[in-house]
Amino acid sequence: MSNRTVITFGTFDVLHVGHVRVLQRAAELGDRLVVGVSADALNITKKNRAPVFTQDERLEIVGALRVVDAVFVEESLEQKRDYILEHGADVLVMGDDWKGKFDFVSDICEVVYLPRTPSVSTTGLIEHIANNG
Ligand code: C2G
Repeated sequence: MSNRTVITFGTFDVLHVGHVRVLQRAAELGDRLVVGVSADALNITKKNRAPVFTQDERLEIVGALRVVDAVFVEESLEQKRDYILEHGADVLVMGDDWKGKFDFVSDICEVVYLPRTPSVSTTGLIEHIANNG
C-alpha cells in the first residue's frame, strides 16, 4: 500500500482562501500533508517586514486545518533538501509563483507547482484593512 507524504512551505500569514486551497490541493496529492511554516526571522530577511501573526500563531492556525497532519518551522529556504529527507516527503508542492525555484530537489522527490488563486494576497489584505479601518 502506498503512503505518500506531501510537503509544502509558506508563511501563511493572515490566512486566506488562496492558502486553504493550495493546502487542500496539496493534501489530495498524497496520504499525509506536512507543512513548513516560515520562521519570523526568515520573513524579515525575505520580505523586509515581520508577519502580522507570529510564527507560533501561524503554526497553530495552519496545524488546526483538517487537511494538515503536521507542521514545523522552516528556518531557511536553503534547507529544503534536509526538510524533505527529515519528513520522508515524496512530493513537494508549491504555488506557481515559485515555479522552477525548487526543481533542485527533483532528484529526491517529485516537485509540483499548483496555480495560485487569483486576486487574493496577504499584502493586498493588509492594505485593504489599513485603508478601510
Ligand atoms: N498561494 C496561492 N494563492 C494565493 C496566495 C498564495 O496558491 N493567492 C500559495 C503560495 O503559492 C504558496 C502558499 O500559498 O504555495 C503560501 O503562500 P505564502 O504564505 O505567500 O508563502 P511564501 O511567503 O511564498 O513562502 O520556502 C517557501 C516559502 O516559505 C514560501
